[in-house]
Amino acid sequence: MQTCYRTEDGSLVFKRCADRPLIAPRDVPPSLPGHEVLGVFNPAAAVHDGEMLLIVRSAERPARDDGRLEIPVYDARRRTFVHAELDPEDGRYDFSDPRVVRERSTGRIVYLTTFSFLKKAVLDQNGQVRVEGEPVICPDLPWEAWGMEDPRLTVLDGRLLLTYSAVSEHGVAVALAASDDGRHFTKTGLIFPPENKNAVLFPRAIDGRYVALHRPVPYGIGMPDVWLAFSPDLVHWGAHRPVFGVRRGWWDAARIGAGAPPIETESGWLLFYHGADDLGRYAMGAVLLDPDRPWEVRARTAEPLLAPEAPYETSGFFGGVVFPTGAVVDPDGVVTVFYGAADESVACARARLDDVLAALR
Ligand code: MAN
Repeated sequence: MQTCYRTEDGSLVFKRCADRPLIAPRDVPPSLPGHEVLGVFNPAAAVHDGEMLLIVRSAERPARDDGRLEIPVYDARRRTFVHAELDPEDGRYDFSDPRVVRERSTGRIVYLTTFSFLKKAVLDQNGQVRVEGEPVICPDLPWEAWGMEDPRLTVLDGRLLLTYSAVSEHGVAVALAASDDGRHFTKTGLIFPPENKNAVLFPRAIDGRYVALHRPVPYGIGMPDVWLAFSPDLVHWGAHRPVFGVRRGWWDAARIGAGAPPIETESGWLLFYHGADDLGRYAMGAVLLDPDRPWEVRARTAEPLLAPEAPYETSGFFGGVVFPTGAVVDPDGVVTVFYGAADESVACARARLDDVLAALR
């Protein structure tokens, strides 16, 4: 069992907001008639126009009572969903990972088991959440044929910028969309081609250039490291630099990726990130990046700040996952991290910013 950071009085740095998730699949109306929602998770978060706004991933598929698996795929040319129907007994496929269907002969992922839409939710002062049924991001482009996943929100110059994974047979790419009101988003297009995920935008330009962290996946040589890129216009990205990587033998040995967009603190840019170990258990850590040279890591947590321990984190659609995707800091210096729990629900945890920074000393 991993041990998470504690403060000097012995309590955990991050405390869960409640003993149950903030949003569960039953709280979310499906996007299409006859669909069921299997997971609502990996929420982007931002305070905008006085509202605590979340953009959540709603993973859905047609409800079936005959045991068969029906998978929606969006056909952008015909502007409609086509459905693949699979028999879970079909020996050509491997269904052992609940998230994907693999072709047994090649090991390749040939389908996702759900189609994800992005939906708006608002969290009120009393901790009540209202999720809208109508998605804010729907598929309409060929590279969104398998769904839209894992959004991140940054408020930049008063506009909401949303990065998300666009998934299709071409791979997983990073897409960008912008909004002034949190409901109507205009898609800008892809900013990083496959395979790339977990892109977050910094909340302000540095030396006149926009900055993003992103996580390409090399094939052959190299590991999936977190990289940094610059842009003059949020469309063209370059001057890439590797920032930090996986650590063999550690809790973040297998996979890492930026979680919430970086938070500006007096010590530097605070970035919450996810790390998976060799058993596929996802936890949250943090790095502190240099304020002016954000590709330089000043400090990194040795242990996770939050690991799957609550029942809704250890089990669920894909158990053993704490996947941070949003963070907001209130005027009292308390940071709330919003995360996906077990690829099934949205949860949150809070810490004093000072305690997080102390863990990075
Ligand atoms: C990947 C992504 C995420 C997911 C985690 C854990 O990183 O597909 O959407 O939450 O795995 O399953």
